[in-house]
Amino acid sequence: RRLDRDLRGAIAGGQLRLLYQPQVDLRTRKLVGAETLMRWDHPELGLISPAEFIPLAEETGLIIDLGRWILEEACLQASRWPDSMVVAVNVSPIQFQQSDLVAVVTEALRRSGLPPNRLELEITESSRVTDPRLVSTIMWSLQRLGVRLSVDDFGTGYSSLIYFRDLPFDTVKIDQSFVRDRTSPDAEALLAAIIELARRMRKHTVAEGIEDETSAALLASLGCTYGQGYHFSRPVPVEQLLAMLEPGP
Ligand code: G
Ligand code: G
Ligand code: MN
Ligand code: NA
Repeated sequence: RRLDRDLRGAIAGGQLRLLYQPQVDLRTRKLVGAETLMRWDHPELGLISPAEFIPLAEETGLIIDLGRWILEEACLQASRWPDSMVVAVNVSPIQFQQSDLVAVVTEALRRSGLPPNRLELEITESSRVTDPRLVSTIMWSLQRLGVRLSVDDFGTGYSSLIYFRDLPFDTVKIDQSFVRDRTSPDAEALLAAIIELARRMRKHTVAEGIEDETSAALLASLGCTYGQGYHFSRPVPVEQLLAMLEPGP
């Protein structure tokens, strides 16, 4: 298929770019890190969303090379950031089907010099996982390396609590749907319960999809540690991310 062939050339051709979406401390509103989000500038088709090409890359196995490139690139960038900042990288479940993920991460850290605790890997609960024991083994190895692990889109998977109990997660990323759609009378109770669960299990919480101050204030009052969303910033090029660190006028 055309897109598949083009995607193979895209890494070498410099058509893939990483954007960074700021994560802030919800109490102080200070920048604490950023999530890496990929963009593909296709020479003829224009900007293609990762929602389109990541599944393609997963089908064809290209996600392995792509995933290695993203990790190397993100660690290199983050190694130039202040020590307090963490970079979060989405990792496809397909990358976990390959037992060399630990070697790939180790190499990305070694080449960049980034301390392991400043890299956070975001893992989505997924039905694509065919070998949960391998995933578990790899996650424990990553944890021993000192890398942070977060469960992405928390609450939307099909076996979240067992997954959550048995795997060494540091952080819970509360899915945007819980943050944005608060029309149901139970929406706030659900948010409060997720945050309390994470707190009692000594895990950080990142609320995603925060689009207004009302949501930011509510989440802060419920004890959510970090926030991410258009209210703070869209995903931006790295220069723009770092400009947010400079004291304002
Ligand atoms: O940035 P945006 O909302 O368009 O991203 C759409 C989807 O693509 C999200 O689910 C996001 O997790 C995923 N995605 C974005 N960048 C990456 C990446 O570098 N690796 C993987 N595996 N998924 C990504
Ligand atoms: O699946 P994952 O959580 O990694 O994907 C994050 C996606 O959510 C990215 O595509 C990002 O562009 C998008 N996103 C981030 N913040 C907001 C927001 O405040 N509102 C909306 N609608 N989307 C957001
Ligand atoms: Mn994510
Ligand atoms: Na998410």
